[in-house]
Amino acid sequence: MHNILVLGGTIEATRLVAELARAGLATTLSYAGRVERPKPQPVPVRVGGFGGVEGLAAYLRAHGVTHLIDATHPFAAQMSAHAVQAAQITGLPLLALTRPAWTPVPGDDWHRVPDIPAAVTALAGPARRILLALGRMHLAGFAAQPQHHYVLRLVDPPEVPPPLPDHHIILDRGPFDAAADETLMRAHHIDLVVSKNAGGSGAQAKLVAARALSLPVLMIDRPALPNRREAHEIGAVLDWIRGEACLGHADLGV
Ligand code: 3Y8
Ligand code: NAP
Repeated sequence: MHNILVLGGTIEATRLVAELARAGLATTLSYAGRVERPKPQPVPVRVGGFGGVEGLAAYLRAHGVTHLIDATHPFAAQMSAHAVQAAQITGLPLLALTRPAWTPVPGDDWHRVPDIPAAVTALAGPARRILLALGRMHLAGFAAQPQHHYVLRLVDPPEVPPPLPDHHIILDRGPFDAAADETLMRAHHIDLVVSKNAGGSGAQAKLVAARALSLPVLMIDRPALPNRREAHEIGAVLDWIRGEACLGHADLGV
């Protein structure tokens, strides 16, 4: 019997578990518990951290997991590192379902920075009107550049007011729509968009809107991720699961 654990939190994870459920493959989707109401899913969901690498390895053993799929966000670097280590400890097969980084196209005006602290540094200078579409977890650093007007797009209301004297909060969750993002940028007279290089389709709307409005984008490169087997397509994940069955990792019957 197979028993697949998908580390989720992305639109690709949602699409993958729908396919796994359709294929009748026993699957659990895991969320960190970062938002109040994670999206409902067609498979059992577990919410919350595992308690580090050892906690994840213990979970994998205790639940008889046969395949570990890391479909977390490219910026969820710690979870991805833990998945690699726990797979080594338990000897379980691991595959990462990830999306290629975005690359600029004609009409884009990107200024790339290596990480979030570098993005903060890059905002030195006169006041601007900035769409800070990075979520809630990394807002504090931008207090170093209080001169700007920040439009913050968050999934849930922040527990404490962000440490930014001049900000406007928009509560919304993706996937987002380019036309709606363009309307938002016009309404707020945005003159700079700050974005993580998330890749994929769910967060791309703001880039399309910035291009249409000829706005500059401060693009934050992804953190380094450990070496692991990767796939960009759901079909490749299903092939991998079948292949692992042939290798005797599990009797998949698929
Ligand atoms: C909890 C689970 C699905 C998944 C949808 C994707 C697309 C829409 C776009 C902007 C960018 C941002 C943020 C974003 C997007 C998808 C995907 C994606 C970016 C949910 C979700 C969870 C989270 C966590 C949340 C973070 C935050 C990041 C908002 C569900 C809705 C900015 C990333 O308030 C908080 O603490 C939010 C934290 C991690 C990044 C941050 O640092 O704050 N995602 N987002 C997951 C968990 O608990 O394990 O309910 O769906 C999922 C999605 N958000 O199935 O359709 O696949 O990327 N998520 C970024 O890209 O920069 C918003 O506003 O333009
Ligand atoms: P992270 O910094 O890499 O991980 C920090 C800790 O959170 C992990 O060590 C683990 O705790 C727990 N964790 C993370 N993802 C988990 C999951 N899917 N299931 C169970 N525990 C998880 O992770 P993050 O960047 O905070 O991301 C958290 C979640 O939001 C992930 O599902 C990710 O896919 C999603 N997300 C993140 C971003 C982003 O910009 N970072 C964007 C979109 C979606 P323990 O050590 O206790 O096991």
